[in-house]
Amino acid sequence: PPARHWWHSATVYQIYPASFKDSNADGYGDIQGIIEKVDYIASLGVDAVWLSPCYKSPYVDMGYDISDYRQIDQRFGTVEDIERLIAKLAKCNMKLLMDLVINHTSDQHAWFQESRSFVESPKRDWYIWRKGKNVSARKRRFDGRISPLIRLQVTLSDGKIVQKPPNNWESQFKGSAWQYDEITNEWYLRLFAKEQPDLNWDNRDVREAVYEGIGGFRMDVINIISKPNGFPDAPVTNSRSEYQLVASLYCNGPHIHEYIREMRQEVLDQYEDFMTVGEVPFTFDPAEVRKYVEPERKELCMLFQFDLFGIDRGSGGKFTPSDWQLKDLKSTISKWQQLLSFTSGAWQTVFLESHDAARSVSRFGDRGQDNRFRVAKMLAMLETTLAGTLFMHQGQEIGMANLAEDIPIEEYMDIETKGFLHDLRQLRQAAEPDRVIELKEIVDEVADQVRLKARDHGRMPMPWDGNKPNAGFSEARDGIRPWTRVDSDFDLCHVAHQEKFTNSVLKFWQRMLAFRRQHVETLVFGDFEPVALDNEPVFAYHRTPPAGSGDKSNNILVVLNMTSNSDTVFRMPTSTRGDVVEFSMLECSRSKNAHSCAGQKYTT
Ligand code: TEU
Repeated sequence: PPARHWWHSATVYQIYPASFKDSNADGYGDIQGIIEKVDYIASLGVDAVWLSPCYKSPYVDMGYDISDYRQIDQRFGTVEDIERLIAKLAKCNMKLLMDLVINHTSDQHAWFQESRSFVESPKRDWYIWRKGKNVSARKRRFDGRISPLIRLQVTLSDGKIVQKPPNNWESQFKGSAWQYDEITNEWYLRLFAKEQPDLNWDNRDVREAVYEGIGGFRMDVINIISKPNGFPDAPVTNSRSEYQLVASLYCNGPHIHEYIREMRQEVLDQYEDFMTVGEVPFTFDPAEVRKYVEPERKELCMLFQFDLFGIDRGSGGKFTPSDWQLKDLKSTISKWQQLLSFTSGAWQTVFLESHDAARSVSRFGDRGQDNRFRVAKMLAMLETTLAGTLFMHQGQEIGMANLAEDIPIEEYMDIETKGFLHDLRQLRQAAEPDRVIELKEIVDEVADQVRLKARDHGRMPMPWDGNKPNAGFSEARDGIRPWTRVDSDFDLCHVAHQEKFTNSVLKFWQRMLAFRRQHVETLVFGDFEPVALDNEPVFAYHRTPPAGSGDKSNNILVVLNMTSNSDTVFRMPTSTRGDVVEFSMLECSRSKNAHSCAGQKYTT
């Protein structure tokens, strides 16, 4: 069997620094605030903290646009603060994972400033520069007819030449994935915001420069660093838009595995027991996924792949509806649990939330208050009984839900949400040039999807104490306000309350994480088998220790009621029935509203 490492059985707690705890009343969370909460984090029973970026940044994409990898942004503190945080975490037996954003930098990074300054610049080739496509007069008229506004956005006229971007790729935040730069009359690639130019990983100097600074481990969009040769146009899938979001074209590119292995050999292997988790959007092919994580290939420890995460993503993109069913959720989870496991030699992660998504109780639950905390517990039981390294996102442990439904969409702040609304409005305006399309019209149409899925929901400040101003997140006053709205439901859901209340979601997570540790062979390393998949409202599965484990008899049957109906019946199939040595209802054992339970220690 492959070697075991600390990270296999780890639970990682994600902190979004801006929204965790503000220690100096400036409205932003900071490192010192995290230090103050280390005991709380330790009380959850987690093994590591993943910190979203807190490096120097103009903050166009909340720190995922880095202008200096060697400095901590002053809104968060200093490098010394990070060292203090590491020391404090270590005292509590926890490690720190940093976010590594190396597909792109900020446009304010010195490398890009140099790169953009002139065509012969030694750093020119560090980014991806191309000439625009010239557009003939005839084509121009045609473009003008279909979309006057889009034309303004993508074609530039210096009097004579009108250009279009080098290809038709769409940015993940909408608009063209190429940005025209007047200084040299060329375009640079930027798969996210225009302030996030993509680095050219084909350039050996770029790779050297990146390797020099690495200390950390969650690798942002790592599967897109190797770009396809020739930058071909994407097939047109959305005929209403000039640009096409066909991420599969630039995911898992020609040199991707070579660059990852190189980074591993030249840097990561110098550190003992180094943990890496690569974020790989739009990568669903099991064979492709396995390539990154099979230990003998010496690439990454594990991945964030988004098959389950994207279950509610419609065919027209994230903000279009999908009619997913419980059976899809069950089969997606079962599929990956069986494909990637300790026994199968390739490791995986378990996660339902991050700063890039809405809250799981709202996405997977019924969005009402009645069942909210039960859904949160049911999902906690689901996650803590699956194989893989478990990641939880700040606030998940208290059942934080999406922003209240009455908050106007116009107040949402995230760059992805805003880009989506802006783009939709432009498209609509282009289709109806004779009247002015107001933002409100667009908003009314998509409000439900935005309320359900926007990244804003995962970025709300932590409600530490509902009886304090700003829910205890920040003591900002005298006209200074938290950087983003503190949700209005913090009186229903805050840490101080849940710490006192034995049946709270927080206590439930603590118990489940302890249970997971106690049964680590079975729950973390063990095999997974779904049971009675045809029982629609119930998700039941069998966990058994891996072959060769000394803990052979510790089989666990997990039964989750995925409906709000407490009369749901689950009959154990004869094939799995055994002597139930101990059967514990971990949830509300005295209440007839018991929603989920895990039976343990039965022998078959
Ligand atoms: O996210 C990568 C990514 O693919 C996202 O654009 C994702 O598609 C979107 O958030 C889904 O709603 C990473 C970071 O996690 C994200 O916060 C950054 O904005 C992005 O990279 C650019 O660095």
